[in-house]
Amino acid sequence: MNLDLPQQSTALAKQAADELGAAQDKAELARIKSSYLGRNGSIAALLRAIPGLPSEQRRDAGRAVNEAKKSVEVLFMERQEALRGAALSRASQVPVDPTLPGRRDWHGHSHPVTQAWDEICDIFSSMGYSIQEGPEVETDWHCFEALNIPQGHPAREMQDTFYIEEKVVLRTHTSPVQVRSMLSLDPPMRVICPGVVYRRDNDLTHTPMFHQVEGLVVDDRVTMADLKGTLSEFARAFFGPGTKVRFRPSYFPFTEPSAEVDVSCVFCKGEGAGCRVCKDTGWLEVLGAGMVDPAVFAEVGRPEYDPDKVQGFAFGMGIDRLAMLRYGIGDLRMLFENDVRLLEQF
Ligand code: 2NL
Repeated sequence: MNLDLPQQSTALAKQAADELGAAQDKAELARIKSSYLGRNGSIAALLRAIPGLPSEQRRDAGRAVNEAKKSVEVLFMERQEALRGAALSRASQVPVDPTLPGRRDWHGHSHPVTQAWDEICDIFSSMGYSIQEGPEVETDWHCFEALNIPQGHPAREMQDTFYIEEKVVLRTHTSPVQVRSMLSLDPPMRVICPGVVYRRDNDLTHTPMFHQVEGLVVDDRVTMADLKGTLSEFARAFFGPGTKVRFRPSYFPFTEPSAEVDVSCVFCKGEGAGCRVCKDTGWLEVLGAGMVDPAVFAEVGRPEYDPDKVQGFAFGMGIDRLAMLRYGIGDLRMLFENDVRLLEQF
């Protein structure tokens, strides 16, 4: 080393200023910084030389090296700021293409069961039905007795019904809402009653809570032909205009005669052979229905519903099953697991 420490310090600070000024990115800046200010950098080397100087030179040498160190630190910060500012202004100059499509917001939607519920209600509303809802906790009378299901009838056995008290139950169907409608509305009346119902059942095809829609029409002259026309119209509105409908004789305690209603399979279009969904039959059972049993009108007990003066038809269907058929969902439990990977598809 030929130069003295103050001169070396000044030269080093100038060299650092040139290098920092030429640096084009953060990585380069960091490398230069550590080559001067790092533990093995050139400033540290100068500091280490101080103790070896003659004592009268140490004070000036120390001051000179420290000044050089400060000046490199300041230059580093300034260059860092300058590079950051340049990057920001480059980003703000990226041209905007106004013809690009906008980004869509993510938004939720109603559950497939709710969609089916709404659609069923819409179809019957358009036929002049009013929508009625009622309590989920019901009396034994509204849920069973009024519907011609007497004590001891298999439909109210302990294994099917959740009991709250001896005469208070979780409704096992939405029929009590129609009973309440007959108590509050005069004929002619047309009501549709969607709701949650409960049964002590839990396996591959049953959940303890599920959804039903029932309908009731009462007038002084209502026939099985009205029932057939109404339900055929509904099936075609819900499943599509090409849907075929058939009625098979059946039994319910609250209707006579009673029928089960099938629609042509929505998957194989009624082909049948080889179809897993309709088990080769070409038909899917989707509804139960019938003419209101006069015993139900008698139990309601209002003169407006005198069984000798009025007639009615009623029907019921499971919303969950209709949603599964409509949207091609193969497993009932998927409807109630609320897995967003399923829900996002509708
Ligand atoms: C089914 C069958 C049905 C009814 C429900 C009803 C209600 C009153 C009077 C007479 Cl107040 N009937 N409801 C009638 C026939 C069938 O449901 O398979 N439901 C899922």
